[in-house]
Amino acid sequence: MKIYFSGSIRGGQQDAELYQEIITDLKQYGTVLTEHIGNKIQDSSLNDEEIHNRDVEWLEESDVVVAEVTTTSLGVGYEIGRAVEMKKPIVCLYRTEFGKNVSAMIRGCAQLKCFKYSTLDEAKTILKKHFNAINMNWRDFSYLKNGTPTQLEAYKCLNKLHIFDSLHEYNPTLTGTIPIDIAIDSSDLDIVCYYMDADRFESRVESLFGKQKGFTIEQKEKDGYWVVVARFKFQNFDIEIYGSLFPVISQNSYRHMLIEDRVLKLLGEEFKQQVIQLKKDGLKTEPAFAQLLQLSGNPYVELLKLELYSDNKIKEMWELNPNQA
Ligand code: 6K6
Repeated sequence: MKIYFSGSIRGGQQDAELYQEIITDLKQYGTVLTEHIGNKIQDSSLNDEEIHNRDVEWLEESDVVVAEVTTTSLGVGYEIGRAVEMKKPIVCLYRTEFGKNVSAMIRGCAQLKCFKYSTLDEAKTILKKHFNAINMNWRDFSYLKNGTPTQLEAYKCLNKLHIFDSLHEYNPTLTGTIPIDIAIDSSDLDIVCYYMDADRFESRVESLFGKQKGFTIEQKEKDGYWVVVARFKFQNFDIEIYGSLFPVISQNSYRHMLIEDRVLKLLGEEFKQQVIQLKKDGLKTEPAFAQLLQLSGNPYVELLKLELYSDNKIKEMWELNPNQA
């Protein structure tokens, strides 16, 4: 992950040491492209135009922008504005102890995540939370605890069933739309697993959940692969446990969720709402993404191809959609 850290230079370098500490902390999450921001000594080997062009290139290249906006700086404001245009995820950190308020153009911009902090430790905690969300460990379903009401309800349901403990040896992983917050009322909880022996997996799932309401289980061929699919109801959820001979990370439903999560983070709230609307209108998730990104062909196959696309290419595809405001 490439991180663009933005902090005041000509706007005033009184926070340079703090920037340095933040940059050091950020390095655990990825490569910080702008390490020099914490440097009090100005590097005069580049002229202003060269500095501008190089920084905008780095901004383009970055996966996330972190800006410390306590000290008012034209350059930082400009970088944030450009990053908003580039649809980058942006975190702004600010302190208010000097009685100065952050510009409404920053605090009021819905695309920015602004956090007030007082101490370096607080800033580190904010960043940790943010980067953990970006570098998601989908195997650990506890992220649902801090999510939307539906995600919290899903967490309680899965916890009560002990699915993840009792199927531990099969690498159970929650996929589908609830983890990425585009669920609608009819969305189910999909748990994908990896088995070595289909019969053994089937009897394990049956012994654990066979008494649940509406329980069914079958072995069948799907898209040329042998799979085991169990379904039942628990609390308000339809649950599907899906086992295959392939490791979870190479299974399509996991790959679809990852690419969908990436696209949602890249394209923001308007895209997300359009996906949800298409799903409410009756489209399945992958066809909804394919329609909005104007992918022709089989949406389940075409969506996987986005794994190889750059962020900019995906943004361009969305910009070409005439339904985009
Ligand atoms: C090197 C080390 C310190 O200063 C330098 C040379 N100047 C700059 N080098 C790199 N980026 C710069 C420089 N001046 C401004 N910027 C960019 O604008 C940085 O990415 C900062 O986030 C932002 C600071 O803007 P001002 O208006 O406060 O200078």
